Amino acid sequence: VIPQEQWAQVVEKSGGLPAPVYKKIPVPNPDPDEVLINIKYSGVCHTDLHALKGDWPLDRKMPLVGGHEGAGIVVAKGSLVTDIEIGDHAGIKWLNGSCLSCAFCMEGDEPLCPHALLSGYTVDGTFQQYAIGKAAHVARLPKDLDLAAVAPVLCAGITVYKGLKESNTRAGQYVAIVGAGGGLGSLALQYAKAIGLHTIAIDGGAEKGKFCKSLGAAAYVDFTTSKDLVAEVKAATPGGLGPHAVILLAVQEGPFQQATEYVRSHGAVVCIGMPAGAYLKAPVFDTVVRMINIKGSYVGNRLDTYEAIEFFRQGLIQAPFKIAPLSELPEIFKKMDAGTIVGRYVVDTNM
Ligand code: 8ID
Ligand code: ZN
Repeated sequence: VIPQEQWAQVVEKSGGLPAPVYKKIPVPNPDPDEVLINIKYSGVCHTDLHALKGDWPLDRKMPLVGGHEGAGIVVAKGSLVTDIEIGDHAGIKWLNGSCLSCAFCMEGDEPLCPHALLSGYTVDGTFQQYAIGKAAHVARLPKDLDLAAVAPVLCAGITVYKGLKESNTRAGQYVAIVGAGGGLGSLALQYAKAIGLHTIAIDGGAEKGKFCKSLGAAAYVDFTTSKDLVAEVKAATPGGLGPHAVILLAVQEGPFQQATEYVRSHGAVVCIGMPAGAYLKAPVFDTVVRMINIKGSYVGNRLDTYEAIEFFRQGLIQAPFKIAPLSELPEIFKKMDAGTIVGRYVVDTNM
């Protein structure tokens, strides 16, 4: 039986760092093209902190239930939904829905759809026990997957997997992961390893260094202590030529400016992290004569979702995570704001 009320973390006001309020709200009803998922676990992404602060130039709904890495069980579905059943396991990701008929959707660029619905941003997300997803977009989760462990794959995993694809690197090459000790970073290290790439992890502090090495990083460069980060990153690659790609996951502008200095000629700088108000700046001369490719990468489409989950199902993605009660979400945001989280937090919606 589906209850009428449920526990949720609700953002009630804009600006600053207002804590979400843990309270009971009604369980929503799915529209004809939607499913209702009993969310068991939800990962906590730095994007949720941006949503809380309201520091991006993109409007969000208010009041808002955040969260977009929710894994659970389908408990109700609309009349048009024929390809997913009650009892199936499914995940809600950042891209909650898209029109499926615009030029971008037709090309498989669903995240670029002008009518995209964003979980935990323009529609309520997964920091609640029951959440709605458009059936076409919910991630299909094989029943043997651990719902807590797969939750971070639903944003962090899909996003870094897509970013690595966009980098056009191949097995045997080197990739620098900036922000490697964080949520996206820990999954990026694992996906890169699974693809056969060598990784240079960049982050701050000894604890994150140990963590990155344990996830397979070939080298660790500590941005808080390094005297010459550019030289250190290049020295970690064969011939000192620099990594074939840089995956930028940090929530600071500085490393975005720095990446073009150490990326290998003809390499790619892939921007994924979204520090508020930040700009990219690169010397035109170097960009031209070193043929540097600077690009953005934004979550992933339905195929990227399937593929990212398939890597996980095969046991190739084993980034450690910590479980905390949904009621303690405000404390997780405080730690995230301070940059002290190693890896990912996953909240249990039953606590
Ligand atoms: O589709 C997308 N493009 C997408 C999807 C999901 C998330 C983008 N994001 C964005 C988030 O909105 C956020 O801006 O990616 C960014 C990182 O998300 P996250 O991994 O969830 O954040 P985190 O766990 O806090 O990790 C950030 C790491 O960056 C390190 C921190 O120490 C932390 O480990 N870091 C920072 I802040 N400054 C750094 C620097 N100068 C740095 N690492 C290296 N050099
Ligand atoms: Zn996210």
